[in-house]
Amino acid sequence: MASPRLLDSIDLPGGLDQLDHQQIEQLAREVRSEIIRTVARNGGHLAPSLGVVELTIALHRVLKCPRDKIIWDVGHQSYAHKILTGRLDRFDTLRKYGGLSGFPRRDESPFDAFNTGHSSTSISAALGMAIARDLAGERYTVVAVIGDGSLTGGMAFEALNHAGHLGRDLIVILNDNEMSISRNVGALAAYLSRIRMHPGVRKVKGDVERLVERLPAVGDKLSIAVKRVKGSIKYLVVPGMLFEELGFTYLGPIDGHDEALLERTIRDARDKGGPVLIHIVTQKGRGYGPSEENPRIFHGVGPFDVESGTLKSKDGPWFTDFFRDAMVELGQDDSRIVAITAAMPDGTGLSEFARRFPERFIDVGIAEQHAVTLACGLASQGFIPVVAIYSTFLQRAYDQIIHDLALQHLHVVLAIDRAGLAGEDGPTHHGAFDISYLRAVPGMVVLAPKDGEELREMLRWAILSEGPVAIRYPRDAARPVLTTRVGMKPGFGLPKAEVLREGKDVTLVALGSMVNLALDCARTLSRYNVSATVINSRAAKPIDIETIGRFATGSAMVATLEENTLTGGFGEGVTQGLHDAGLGDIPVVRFGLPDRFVEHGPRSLLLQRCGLSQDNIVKSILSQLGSRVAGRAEDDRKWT
Ligand SMILES: Cc1ncc(C[n+]2csc(CCOP(=O)(O)OP(=O)(O)O)c2C)c(N)n1
Repeated sequence: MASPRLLDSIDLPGGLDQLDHQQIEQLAREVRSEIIRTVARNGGHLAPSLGVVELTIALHRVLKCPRDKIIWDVGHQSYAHKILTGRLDRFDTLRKYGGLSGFPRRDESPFDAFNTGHSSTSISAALGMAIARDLAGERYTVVAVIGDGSLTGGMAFEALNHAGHLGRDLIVILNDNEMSISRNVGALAAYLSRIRMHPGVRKVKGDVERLVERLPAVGDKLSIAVKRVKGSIKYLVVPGMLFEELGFTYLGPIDGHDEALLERTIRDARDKGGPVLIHIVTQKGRGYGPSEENPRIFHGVGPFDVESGTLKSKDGPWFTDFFRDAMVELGQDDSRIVAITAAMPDGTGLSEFARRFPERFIDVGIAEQHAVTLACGLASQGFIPVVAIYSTFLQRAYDQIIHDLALQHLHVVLAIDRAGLAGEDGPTHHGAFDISYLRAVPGMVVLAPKDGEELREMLRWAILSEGPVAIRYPRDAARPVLTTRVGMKPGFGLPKAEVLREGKDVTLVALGSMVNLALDCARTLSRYNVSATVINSRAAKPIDIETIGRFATGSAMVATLEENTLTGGFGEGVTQGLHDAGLGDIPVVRFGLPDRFVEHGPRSLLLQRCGLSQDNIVKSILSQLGSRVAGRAEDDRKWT
């Protein structure tokens, strides 16, 4: 009989203290198997989590959480932390509807000190806690764990700058695996790599510092020169000087898989006091062949076969696939097009463009704000930047969109992927707000394609247009809309709404991902002798009220469908537009995301829960129409 797992036999996390070296190694293996098994079934962030198993064990052996606080940056690497802090029995529900979140959540466990999901926030949050601790006169340790990718986000540097200045007790663990989702980029990545390449110099750090300090300084001029020499010698040979200059004690680089060494270093950091940065070097995807070989693919994955590492296939082609192909096509024809990503060349579909036109591809790191303003600089000089960023991460660049882009009416195309519900990643990743936050910006054109082909057309239109244009599309397979249609022609003014079906009772006005659903609803409504017009609005701004109004006038009601929060959304735009056009007496029912944060789970289930399902929409329309259609249904029972 196989011996019971340590995981099941010790009290976690308290029992970690009693383990010896061998048992810790065994525990690390067990935690990894648990993560691999679960992610293979549920999908999730495999490689980041596998890389920090020893670190997580060491942290929980040294710290006494939840009194001590750990803030996991992004939070996608917190699976081992979840397993070791009382959630092993529910770990199989990871990312499932109603199950454990894939990210730290304060409402899930007191061990999750801070909610994360977007990168580069951990040091700010940790510093806030450290200040709170000191104000309250309490004593506990605060640790931020941040990856080298997340350190490329400007906010991390704002926090380092502040923390170094304040000098409070704070530990930052820099988990350096040389990877963001793809290979990390930028001068900082090169700097970290230089430190890693010469670990030996760490040993001489103290000697060099002492030696440099002892260099004689004679006379004023000489003194300045010597100071300069001292500076450059230190920069040459002392690793982590950048962090030291920011006010941190730098410890490292150390092997992030040597649990005993990690423990010692965390204790040293705590004893040292003040702001301390521990630089650990880890292997992303550690302990599972396929993810060690391909950490990029296994950063975040859908279900896969554990034996072979083969990913279970997903439906396609996705909207992202159409965007990928369209970018290559357009990039070939027009050398003014520059593609920009914020550390997500694969996720956004820009990798192929990068391969074909490397000189016109820019990965700025996790720096959405910089990406947008950089694009504005390019646009001001006659290039046509296409900035591809997920809806949720573009929230970071709101001021840049207003101040740098819209105010100067520059011609930049924002390709907004994952607009709408993102599914299993949950509320930090849902793109629920982009229509609301972009509609408010003067001069913005906001488009949403109903299918892949229309995404291509919109991109071409946007590139040949002028001013800021945003195109938002969902994390979904691009089911083609098979119906009579009029294509969008570049250079023919603002996009007009497309009437896909004409009826006299109800006018359904749908945006992007909701057009297919509106057509399905219209077909079902016809079984109840309710004839519906279906309009593909194409734009959330400006909305073609003329076309919508023409059909709305003769119908009993208008229903709007959108995959965005109803607050400030497309439906509000239609309602307001009809009102302004003197058609305010036509009742409008709005279907969209509710005014609350939507949980995690399969996208289709979440849409249904938000009322964006055929059942709910048809039922609501029939009940709104009430007596007008009473008795006309073939099978009323189905909807009651
Ligand atoms: C603001 C923001 N932009 C983009 C992302 C998408 N994203 C998630 S993890 C990640 C890479 C993080 O790299 P790193 O911090 O080095 O952690 P690792 O996965 O390598 O452990 C990116 C770009 C995000 N979570 N937040």
